[in-house]
Amino acid sequence: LMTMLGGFVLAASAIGSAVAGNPIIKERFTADPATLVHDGVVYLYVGHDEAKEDGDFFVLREWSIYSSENLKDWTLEGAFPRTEFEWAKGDTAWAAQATERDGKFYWYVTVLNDDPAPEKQGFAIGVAVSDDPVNGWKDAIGGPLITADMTESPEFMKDEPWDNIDPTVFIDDDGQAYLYWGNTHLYYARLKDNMTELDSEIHKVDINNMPGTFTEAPWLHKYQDKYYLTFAMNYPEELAYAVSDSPEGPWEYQGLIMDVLPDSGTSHQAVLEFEEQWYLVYHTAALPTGGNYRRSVSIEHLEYNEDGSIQKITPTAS
Ligand code: FUB
Repeated sequence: LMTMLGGFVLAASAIGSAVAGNPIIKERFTADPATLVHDGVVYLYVGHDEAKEDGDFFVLREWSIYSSENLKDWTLEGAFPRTEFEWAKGDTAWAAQATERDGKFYWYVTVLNDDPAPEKQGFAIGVAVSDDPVNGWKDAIGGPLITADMTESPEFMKDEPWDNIDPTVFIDDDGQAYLYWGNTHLYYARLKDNMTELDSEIHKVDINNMPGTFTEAPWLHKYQDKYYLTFAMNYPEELAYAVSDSPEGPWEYQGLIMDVLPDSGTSHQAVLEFEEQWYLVYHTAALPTGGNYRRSVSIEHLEYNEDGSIQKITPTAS
């Protein structure tokens, strides 16, 4: 038994063992994970997928916040409703990411804008602020940070622009903050130190030598002085990454992190460093009755090769 057990452990670690039984959240459908480490605790911010089993689109009324100290046991800490953004409408609590700066927390969110001006309609990015990673979140500016008129919607999105979704926020070691976001087009801008105003024009980003189409879900992180941009490519989505020497690019495509998943269409990832290990957090359709609009968050070890490239990940189940 020991030999067999030893053999199993060795084999499992060689392919990147599961961190905990995936999906890690089983009590409800959850999507678009974003993580934040604060005081030794991992906070997991997700959209709460509430579409019915035969639903044909996303129904996300709120974001949920979970916490864990070991990546195995997750506690539901609270919820944050889309209605906090009074200038938005619908069940559109789409992808979001929170960060910490100078003792305050900032949460960048995707919601559908309710502005009567036709040029501002479509998806928009808002920001909430709090003194705490779980409680007390409030709309920070009482209006959107990014609206449709500030970017160039792809032709097929002109009626209902979706290009301003999926914000990722990154604060570099020199204190400069950046916001990347997008669907079909990838954009970025610098943020002021107050984290609630842009500090540059909006730049459109090309990923050099990408063999597919940028879809959505950008996520920025840094590893050994290099900047990594992970994102969803093509549809159904593959997870891919690019690398740069600067958070402002140019970005060179590097390869795939994960192949297309069964049934979920999307797989929106976050990259987490916790206690000197790296993880990929993403969503699948793996829970019973799951699907495109009923997703579930999972987590895997993420390993780098010596040259800094990321090893491709095979999703694990519980
Ligand atoms: O959850 C709604 C949308 O689906 C997100 O904003 C995208 O990233 C995709 O996962």
